Amino acid sequence: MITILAGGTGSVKLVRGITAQTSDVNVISNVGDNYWLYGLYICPDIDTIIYGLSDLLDYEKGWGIKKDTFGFLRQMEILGEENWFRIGDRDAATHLIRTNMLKNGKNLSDITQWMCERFAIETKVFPITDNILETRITSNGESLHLQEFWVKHRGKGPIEGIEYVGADKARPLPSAVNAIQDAELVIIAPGNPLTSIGPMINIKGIRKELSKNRRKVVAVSPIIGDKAFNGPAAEYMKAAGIEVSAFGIAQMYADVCSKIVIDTKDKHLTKKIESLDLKVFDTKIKMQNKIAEEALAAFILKQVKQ
Ligand code: FO1
Repeated sequence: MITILAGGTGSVKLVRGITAQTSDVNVISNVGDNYWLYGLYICPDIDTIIYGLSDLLDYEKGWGIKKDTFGFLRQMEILGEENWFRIGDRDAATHLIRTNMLKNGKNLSDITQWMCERFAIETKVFPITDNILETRITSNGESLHLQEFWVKHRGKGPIEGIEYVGADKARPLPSAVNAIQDAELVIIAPGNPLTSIGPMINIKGIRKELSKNRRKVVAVSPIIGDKAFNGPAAEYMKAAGIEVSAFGIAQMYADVCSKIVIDTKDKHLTKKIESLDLKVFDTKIKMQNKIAEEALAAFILKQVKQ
């Protein structure tokens, strides 16, 4: 059994690669970027995984449903609502049904499981917690939800702080804890370490569980050289005062994993990373297509899982 901690658009590619090669897979999803809009509860990271595994994902954008239309959003605009968050018509059905189920007393984890069944996904997908956890960015002295900072304001303005509101009180989902304990290998996907993986490992119970199981946890770097191969990870790392490199990633994760996969271009950092008590593996980590996704997944399953 393989368990993957995933969040954001970088993670789904590796999830797809792993599930193409082995069937007993758990995906634990970030919930820090979940967002309420128009009375709908939107869970971008859960939906990206579900759409990715059911071949519905708009891979070019990295979120939403491919070939979706935007009539609902246009109508909201006509009715005077803001339209900066591009919810597609088919995607809206997911948020609507989830919100109704929440209002009828279901937990996010039950709803996610139900959705996996409706989408005929074999992989088990869990939110990291059923409790409230929200990633907020402080910019120009103002605290903004991650979606407001990144999508509404296009990430303009200095990042002065990152907060995981609720992380101190959030209880890890028991199924997520079991998925870590029972896995042969736990993979920290190459998501943004501050906004996609950070919220999860800042839940005390999760950090403790990963540390306890550190010997079977591997992190995949989202950084090659001094750039992220996907999304804004580098900007957030810089703002947090973390070196933008595979070494910076290794420093962030050293207490929760014992192995790290870095790009071959960063091989020269191996000795330095090993000094953090991490075993280093290098290969091509950028996943531009399905072949590259599966190659990285096969490398992890064959070389790293031992
Ligand atoms: N990202 C954008 O950059 N612009 C959007 O308009 C947008 C809409 C959107 C709608 C549904 C959804 O599930 C995700 C959406 N995203 C959008 C992606 C999202 O902001 C982030 O990429 C994730 O939260 C990062 O994990």
